[in-house]
Parts: sequence; structure tokens; C-alpha cells
Amino acid sequence: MRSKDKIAYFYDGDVGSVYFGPNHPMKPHRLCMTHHLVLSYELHNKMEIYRPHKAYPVELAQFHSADYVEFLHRITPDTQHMFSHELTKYNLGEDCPVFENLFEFCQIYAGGTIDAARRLNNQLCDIAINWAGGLHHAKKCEASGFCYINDLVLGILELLKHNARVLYVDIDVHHGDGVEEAFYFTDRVMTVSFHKYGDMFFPGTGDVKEIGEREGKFYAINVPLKDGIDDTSFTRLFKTIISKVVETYLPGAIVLQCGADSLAGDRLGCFNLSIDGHAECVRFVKKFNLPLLVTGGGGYTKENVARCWTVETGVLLDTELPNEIPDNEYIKYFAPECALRIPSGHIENLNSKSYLSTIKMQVLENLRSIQH
Ligand code: V1P
Ligand code: CA
Ligand code: ZN
Repeated sequence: MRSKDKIAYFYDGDVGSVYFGPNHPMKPHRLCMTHHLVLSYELHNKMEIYRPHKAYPVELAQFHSADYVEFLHRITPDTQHMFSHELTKYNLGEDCPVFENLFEFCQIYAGGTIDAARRLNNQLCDIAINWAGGLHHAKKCEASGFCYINDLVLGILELLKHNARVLYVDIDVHHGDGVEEAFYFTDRVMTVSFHKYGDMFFPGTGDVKEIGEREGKFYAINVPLKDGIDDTSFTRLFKTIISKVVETYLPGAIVLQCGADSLAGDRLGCFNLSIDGHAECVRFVKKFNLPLLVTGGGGYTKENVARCWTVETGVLLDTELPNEIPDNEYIKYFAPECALRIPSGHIENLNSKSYLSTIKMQVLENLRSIQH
């Protein structure tokens, strides 16, 4: 452990009030709930809290095409009926609807991840947190899976200005395809995603054999999992792979996407992780004492998302949080138990010991190819 880590936490109160639509699983209000829970545990006294800048179109265009950014800027729920060709072209629709203040929402969550990377680059903090970020599916010229702007790619590009190598780790239940694709041909970013794979689970990519190409060959790592993985198997596999990755790759900084849809009981996910299991991965990554950028991501049972990211804020601050949630204006969401932690789930674990061992061996074998 460093003597005392300096933590920068990015939050904008406006981000929680956007609305994707009545049947849409993505509820930005979970960000507001998380922030209130963080405040109720008085964690704001232990870190620096910043309101992120709203990323400028030119900053978003460091990764995205200028025409796509311009379209996101221009489109509104009232005008979208006139742009059916563009809506199709940019994959806007059911998963990625056009809603009120969409562009400002993108500017805020992307601004948070960019600011986080800049503070790390300038050594103004050791760890930077943006729970509104982590939207890992967005592509250069299109939206995908509730993600419009890929803040992670923008944050990594910023970190690459000061670091020769950046490691990206993704524990969202979905494959981090947008980040992988952005850096598929380079060895300057290693991407590692743990995710459910198979049965047409979104987005359908992330086979263990997807390893990067050209200069990037062996610098993309995929850990495809089946339904029901539990804390013991997940954390064991995570620690084995990530230790070997850090030892081999020697990154200058780490970006950790903490999608909370890998928790038990998630509306879209299918894993059995408890909050302590999920947070154990965060604790493990923190121990490398490298500049660390932490984001949110998926998470569709919003009370559990708020619990998870609050516990993880505590982990990053080396602060253990009592399980009884202190009284706050959002306490009704956590009633009747008002307990911080959720236990692991009980759906059948379809990941046999031999399956996990095969995946682990394949990943470690690929890592040996870049050892010198
Ligand atoms: O399965 C699909 C698409 C729609 N079909 C044509 C295939 N989309 C998923 C998208 C999941 C996105 C996850 C994002 C993240 O990784 C990062 C923030 O967590 C999908 C699902 C599902 N069950 O997988 N979309 C929806 N459900 C959906 C349901 C109701 C309304 C709108 C979208
Ligand atoms: Ca993942
Ligand atoms: Zn997800």
C-alpha cells in the first residue's frame, strides 16, 4: 500500500436525471443513488470531489468520427423522425434511443473519464473514479448496447500521452468489444475482458481465440464464461490471470471497468457474484499501486449497483463500511433490511472446473508468447 492514496472522484448531479425510456433497462438514476450512498457513509470527506467538464465535440472526435459526433449533437426526440437513414447508420433505436439531453449526458460521462485520466497523468491523484463512465460498447462511427460515446477509449488515449503501455480490465458481464476493437492492432494497450459468452448473449464477441492482430496479436485477452459463476471461481481466475498480465505487460497505468451487471440478481446478467466477490477484484487491482482509473459500466438492478459502487469506493479509500446503511434521503430504496452487502446468487454454476482450467491455460499460454 502507498502511504495514503489520493483519490479523485468525478460526479455531476445532472447525469442521474436523464431517462432512456419506460422499458429500457439502463437507469442513470442509479448514479444519483450511488452518490447519495457514498455521501451517507461520509466518504466525500476522504477524497476530492470534482464536477467533470462537459467534453467538447472535438475531444469526443479524438476517437469517434466527426460526422457521428455532429449527429449526436444535433438529434433530438422531436427531430429524429426526419433522420431514419442516419438513425440506422449510427445504430440509434431500441438499445440506444434518442432521448432529451442525450448529447449533454455523453459530454458529462466522457468528460469525467477524460478528466480522471488527465489528473492521473499530471500525478494530481493516485486513483480516479467516474461511476458514470464505462460505456464499453460504443464504436468509432456508431452507438451500441446503451453506449454512445466510448469514454474508456477516450480516457485510454489520454493516458497513452504519458504512458507507453496501458492495461484495460473489464469485469462487466458483457464483452468489452468497443475498447478491444479500438486497440485491436496495437501493443500499447492490453485489453482483458471477463464476460458471459455463448447462447447469443450480447454482443456475441469475446471468444478466447480473439487475441488481437498484427502488432496487437496477444494484446487482447478474452475470458469467456458460462452462467452462474461464483465468487470463488471468479476471483481465483481473475487473480491468476491479472497477476500474470501485470507481471508480463508491465503497464504504466490501469483502467478498470467495474460493470455491476456481473452481480447476482442483475436484471440482464447471469452470474452469482456477491458484492464482496466483485469488490475483491477491485481490491486486487488496487494492490499493484499503479495509476488507476476506475469506471462504472452496466448494472440493471439499481439498488445493487449503488451498493456495489459504494463498497468499491470504500475499498479504493481503504475504508471498511458498516453493513447497516446510515439514514439518508434515499434509504427507502434499500429497505427493509437496509443492508449494504448482497449475498451471492444460487443459479446453477455451468462453469465446470475443467472448463475454467482450459480457459485459464489458453490465456496463460498466449501470455507466454509475449514474454521476453
Ligand atoms: O440483445 C441486444 C440486441 C437487441 N437485439 C437486436 C440484440 N441488446 C442488449 C444490449 C445489452 C447492453 C449491455 C450494456 C453494458 O455492457 C454496458 C453499459 O452493460 C439488450 C438486452 C439484453 N437483455 O441483453 N437490450 C435490451 N435488453 C433492451 C431491453 C428493453 C429495452 C431496450 C433494450
Ligand atoms: Ca466484461
Ligand atoms: Zn454489461
